[in-house]
Amino acid sequence: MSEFYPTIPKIRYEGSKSKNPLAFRFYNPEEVIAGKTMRDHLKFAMSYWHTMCAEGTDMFGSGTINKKFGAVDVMEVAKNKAKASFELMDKLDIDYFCFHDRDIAPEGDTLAESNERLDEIANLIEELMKKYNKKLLWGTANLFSNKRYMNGAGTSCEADVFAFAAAQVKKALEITVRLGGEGYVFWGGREGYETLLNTDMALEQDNMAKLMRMAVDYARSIGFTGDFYIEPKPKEPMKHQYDFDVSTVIAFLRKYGLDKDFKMNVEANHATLAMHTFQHELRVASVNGMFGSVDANRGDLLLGWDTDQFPTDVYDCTFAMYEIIKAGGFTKGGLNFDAKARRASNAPEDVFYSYISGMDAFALGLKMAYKMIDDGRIEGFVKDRYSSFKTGIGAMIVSGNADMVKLEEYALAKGDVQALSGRQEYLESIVNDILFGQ
Ligand code: XUL
Ligand code: CO
Repeated sequence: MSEFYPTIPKIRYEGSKSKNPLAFRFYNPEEVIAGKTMRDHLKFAMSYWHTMCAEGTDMFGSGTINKKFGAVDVMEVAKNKAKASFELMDKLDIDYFCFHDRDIAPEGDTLAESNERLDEIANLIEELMKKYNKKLLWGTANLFSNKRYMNGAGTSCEADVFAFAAAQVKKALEITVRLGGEGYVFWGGREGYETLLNTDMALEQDNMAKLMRMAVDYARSIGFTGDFYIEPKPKEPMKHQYDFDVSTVIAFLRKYGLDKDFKMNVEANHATLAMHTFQHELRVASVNGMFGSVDANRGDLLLGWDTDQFPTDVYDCTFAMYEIIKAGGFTKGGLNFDAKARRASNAPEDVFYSYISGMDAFALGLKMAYKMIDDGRIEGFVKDRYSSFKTGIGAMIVSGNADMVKLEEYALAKGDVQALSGRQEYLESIVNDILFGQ
C-alpha cells in the first residue's frame, strides 16, 4: 500500500543530544517512571478533527493545507483520511485517537445517509485499529457545525433540533461503543446564548441535562463501560457557553444529579479563556473527584480566542502533570492533542514536528513533575503551611468540633495572631532549581 506521508520515517527516541527533527528527544515510550512506562502515564491521543480535517482556514483566508489525501469524492477522501490517520499514529507511536462523528464521515443529505456513511467509515476504522493496534480514547458528536444548531443543540429553542441532536448523539455513542471507546465527550459548542433577550435559560439547561441523562442511560444499555466527560469552555463560538469552567459544570451536574455519571475533560486553552490557569482547572476537577481526561494544547495570551496550539511550554506541562499525577493519573482518560499546526505551517512534515514538540514537552513535564514530587520541598512546604490544623484548635475545626463560641473564647485568650509568609518567590525558585539544577 502506498504511503500518505512517504518522506516521514517512524519517529524514534534518540535522546536529548539528537538534532534530528524527526526524533523524540524526551519521549521515550518504554522508559519506566515511578513504576509505569511513559506510554502508559501519558496515554497520548491524536485529534482527528485538527490532524485530518483542519485545512488552515481562518476568518480572513481560505485553506492553506491540503487534507484531501489525493481523492476527490467525499467518501474516498474520508477513507484516505482514515488510512492516513493510522499511518500517522503508527509513525508517531501514538496509541489513541479521538473523533467527532462528522470528522470521520461527511454529513449526508439526510440523517439516514449520514448514519450509513458513518457505518461505512467505522468498518474501515475498525479494521485499521486491529491492523495498527490502536485504541479509541473517546468519541463525540459534532453538534455545532451544521446551521441547524445555530441556536444550540441540547439547548435549542426548537424541539425538532433537540430531537435531531439526540439522534446524532445516539449514533455517535453506538460507533464509540463499537470501536471500544474508553470515553465519550460532551463539548457544548453552541450550548449557550448570544442574548438573554431571546433566551429561556432555565428550560435550556433543564433540556441539556435531559439529553445527558438519556445519553448515559442509552449508552449503558448498549454496553458502554467507558467514562462520560464534559469539556468546559467559557465562550467561542457562543458569547456565553453554559459549560463555562470546571466549577460551573460541577454545579450543573450536581443540580441535575449527573455528578456520578460525568467527569471533566480539561482543555488548557479553554482554561485560559475562562481566565484560569490550566493547573487551576485540573485542581478543581481533582479536588471534586471529577478529574477524567485532558485536551492538551495552549493558547496565545495576546489573543482572546482558542488558538489550539501544540503545547510546548514546559512549565505548563510540568504543573499539569503534577496535578494529573496527584489526581491518581489517567484511568480511562488520556492526553488528547486538541491542537493544530499554525496556518502557515502547511507542509506535511509540519504536523509531525507539531506532535513531536507536544509529546516531548509533556514527556519533560512528566519527568519534571516526578522530580518535584521526589524532591519533596514543595509538598513539604504545603504540609507545614497547614500544620496548625493537625492539633489543638485546628484539629477541632477540621473535625467539626469547633463552634463560634469556642473560637471566640480561643481568639480572645490569644489576643492577636501573626500570619505566616506564603514564600511564593522561594517556591518559584525551587521549581527552577528542580527544572534546571543538577
Ligand atoms: C473546541 C473543542 C472541541 C472538543 C470536542 O474548542 O475543544 O474540539 O474538544 O468537541
Ligand atoms: Co477540546
